[in-house]
Order: sequence, then C-alpha cells, then structure tokens
Amino acid sequence: MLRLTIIVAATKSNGIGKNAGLPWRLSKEMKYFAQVTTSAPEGRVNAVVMGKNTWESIPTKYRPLSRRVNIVASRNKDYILEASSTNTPAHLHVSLASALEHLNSSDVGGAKPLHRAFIIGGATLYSETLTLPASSSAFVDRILLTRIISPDFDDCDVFMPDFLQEDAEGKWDKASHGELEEWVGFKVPQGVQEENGVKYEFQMWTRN
Ligand code: FOL
Repeated sequence: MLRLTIIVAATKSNGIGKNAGLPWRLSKEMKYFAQVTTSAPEGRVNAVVMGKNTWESIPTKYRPLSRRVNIVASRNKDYILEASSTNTPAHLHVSLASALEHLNSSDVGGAKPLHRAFIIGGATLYSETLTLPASSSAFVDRILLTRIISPDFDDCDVFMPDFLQEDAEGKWDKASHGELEEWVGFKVPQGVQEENGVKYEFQMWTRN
C-alpha cells in the first residue's frame, strides 16, 4: 500500500486559497514546505502530486518544483504543462487513479527509487485522496497541517475538506512536536510562529 501525506496550510475555517493563489505570503512557511517535500535519503526522491489549478498557481520560475517528481492531475488530456526548466520531470495524468498507479510503478523517480509521496493540493485533490478507503492501493495516513491561527482570512474562496470531522475512514490524532520533527527529519520551530502579522503553527496529524 502506498502511503500518501497531505501537506497544506489552512485557516481555522479551512481556507486555503484566494484568487487562484495563496491568501498569504509566508516565506518561512514556504521554506518549510520546500524542505519537507524535498528531503529524502541519498539516492531517493519524493513526489509531489497536485491538481491543475495548484500547478498553475506555482510561479513559473519555480515549476516543476525542483528536486521532486512533479505529478499533475487534470481531466483535460490536452492540457499542456508549461514549465520553466527541463531537468525536473513533470507528468500529466488524466485521473487520480492513473497518477496513483504511476506512483506505485518503479519508474516514477527515473533512476532514483521513490521515497515519499505528497499531495500538495488543491481542494479537489485533497477531497479525492482523503476519501480513498484504507483498503485501496493508496491511502492518506498523514497530514502536515500548517494551521493559520490569525487573522481569519475570511475572504478565502477555496477550502480544504474538514478532515477532523467524524468520518468512516477513521479518526485523526494530533502527533507531538517531537514526532513531527522525527518524521520530517529536521528541527521545526514549535508553538505559534509569526510572519508579516500572520500567526500559524506547524502540526502533524496521523490515522491508521
Ligand atoms: N503546504 C504548506 N504548508 N504551505 C504552502 O504554502 C502550501 N502550498 C501549496 C501546497 N501545500 C502547502 C500549494 N502552493 C510553491 C508555490 C505555491 C504552492 C506550493 C509551492 C512554490 O513556489 N514552492 C517553492 C518554494 C519557493 C520559495 O522558497 O519561495 C518550492 O521549491 O517548493
């Protein structure tokens, strides 16, 4: 079974986007995203899986996200992945099922075996992956949540599903900060962080 990790920054009302982009600009938080999704043992590589809107929201100079296998899901089979560099692979899939199949195959990382697979958004992909049953070939068992505490950003126009609500797929437990650091493999600032007047906290949630 392929374990998937969702990584997301969300407000308390689960707002994640506004006007086709992120509602905030948090450079240290973005560095955390880059470090977590890139970190892999020598000789291995991680994958980042995203929907078309998320792909388009990444500044052209940063996509494909470097040193990661980029997988983009779009139901439009004629969609063209416009990318800046060619040394990082980006693959288009017309369904989540096909993307997950590719992740499960041995050729996904080129010469390098896959280490971890991250679902990086947006709302549609978060919903589709969160509802995969535990019995399927791929399952989301971890969420790296950056909780945006304040301000409210109540003008968000895209929301992630409320994963903490009771659901049939099993309930989520908040890991300790030590467990978060152990899993990501580096020191992470603990407690409430502040950047440009925005307060947030790095969290990890798991389920079985
Ligand atoms: N998860 C978290 N915790 N924070 C986020 O901002 C976030 N964003 C997305 C998905 N999960 C997230 C989707 N949006 C880039 C831009 C937008 C984006 C994801 C990534 C991006 O440009 N990333 C560069 C970092 C460049 C920099 O350091 O500023 C990368 O290399 O990852």
